[in-house]
Amino acid sequence: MPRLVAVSNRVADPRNVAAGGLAVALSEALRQTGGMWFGWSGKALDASQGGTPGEGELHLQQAGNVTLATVDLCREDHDSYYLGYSNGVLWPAFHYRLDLADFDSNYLNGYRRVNQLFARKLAPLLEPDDVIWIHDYHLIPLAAELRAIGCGQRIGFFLHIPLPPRLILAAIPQHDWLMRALFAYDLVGFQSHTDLEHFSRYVQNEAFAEPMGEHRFRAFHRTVRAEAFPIGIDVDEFAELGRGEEARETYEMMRAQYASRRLLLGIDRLDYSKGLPQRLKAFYRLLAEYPENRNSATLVQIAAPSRESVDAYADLRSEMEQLSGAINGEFGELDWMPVRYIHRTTARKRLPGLCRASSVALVTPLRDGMNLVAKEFIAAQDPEDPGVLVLSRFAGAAEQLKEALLVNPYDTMTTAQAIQQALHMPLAERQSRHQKLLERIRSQDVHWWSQEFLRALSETEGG
Ligand code: GDG
Repeated sequence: MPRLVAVSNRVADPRNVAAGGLAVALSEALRQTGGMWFGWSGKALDASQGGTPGEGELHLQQAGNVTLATVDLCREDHDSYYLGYSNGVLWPAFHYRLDLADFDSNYLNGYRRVNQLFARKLAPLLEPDDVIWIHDYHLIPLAAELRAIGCGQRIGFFLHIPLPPRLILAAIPQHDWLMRALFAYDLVGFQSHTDLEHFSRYVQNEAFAEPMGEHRFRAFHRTVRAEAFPIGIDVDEFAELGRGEEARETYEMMRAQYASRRLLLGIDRLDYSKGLPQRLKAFYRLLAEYPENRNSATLVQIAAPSRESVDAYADLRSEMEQLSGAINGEFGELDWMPVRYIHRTTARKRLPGLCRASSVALVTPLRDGMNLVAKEFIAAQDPEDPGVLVLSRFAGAAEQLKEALLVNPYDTMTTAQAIQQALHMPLAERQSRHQKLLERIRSQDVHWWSQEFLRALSETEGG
């Protein structure tokens, strides 16, 4: 079997299983063939520390049969590549938020510089038979940069976030350059069929790509295969975590504290794509329209801090503080607060306990590539007495998780009605929905995802 080289912005130590999800799946795939994981070292050096644009030291470290290869960046490159172009342009635009995108041309320069730097550092480490798997929006042009310096290996790309419809993509000033860069890959993977359809429409209408049978398109003198590979979770790992001491302790504590009340749960990075203000407004309407939930339904919302130096995130933080304060002020009692809003990261080991203690999960992003929390909630439930998943139809996960209660998160009234339905769903219906959802996340788990992608990549004819 050829060696696998995984490339992503951040690199994890494959021996550290606590890393969870994607890291576990990639580590397993890497360990099977022996391999290399290449990416940013996590260091952004100021000029005084020797940081220079377009340059960065390479570090090699052995972790079992996997080599970790990481590159330092200078502060200026990091800020324009990571905070600027990746998270100030591509993240908002790909989540349909053109209003939040900041099309500053300096960002693009930094994004190109870092992708070129990564290509220059990675190319000498490659062997002719390597299979290269590049991840996510930070690294879209990396294959084109590698090809430009002579790399002919098989290269695949997986986009973890959504691909927007053609006219939204076309609003990004460099859309043609970005989409042309995808044709340097042999295989491009998306989270959902919706994303794949957006790709197909874009390349046929804007780049006049020729469809070459199922899943293949020809443009810019290259043929690319494009397919949907919905990412999953490691169901057994999450269930195992749920049997651990921290998870059981968390479960007992929440059940004891809320013995006579109902728990609703949200776990997200504090990100504007996750629909958190709309979720709080839907919860407000639940309490306003269905008064029997007062002094009972309690929303625990964990909002892990994320990308705090990007302006849009600071605005969201104040909006959430204001909304949760207003709901607590209006409906709170001496012995009950309707919203428990926690703007901190919670230990991963506690999450399965929290999920199992909750009657309802609110996973209501405005747009999301997949959303792994939806799958983690299902994996953590007691099949005899499972909680109910309220899921946004705009999460990639909605294509697979049809037995969840699907909602339009912009419509706070019908979302409130779905929460009410979830809180009153009969046991038999909860069990039958949960059983189907569990089967789905088991059959299409994270191992299936990486195997399917790598199988498709190995079958793909290059060029
Ligand atoms: C991107 C795409 C796609 C959350 N809060 C805490 C915490 N988490 C964990 C969750 C889950 C992960 O982080 C979040 O994954 P999501 O899929 O929900 O969302 P993104 O971070 O936006 O991920 C997304 C994913 O990539 C994979 O392709 O599904 O669409 O946007 O595992 O449990 N973990 C801990 N404390 C927290 O407070 N420990």
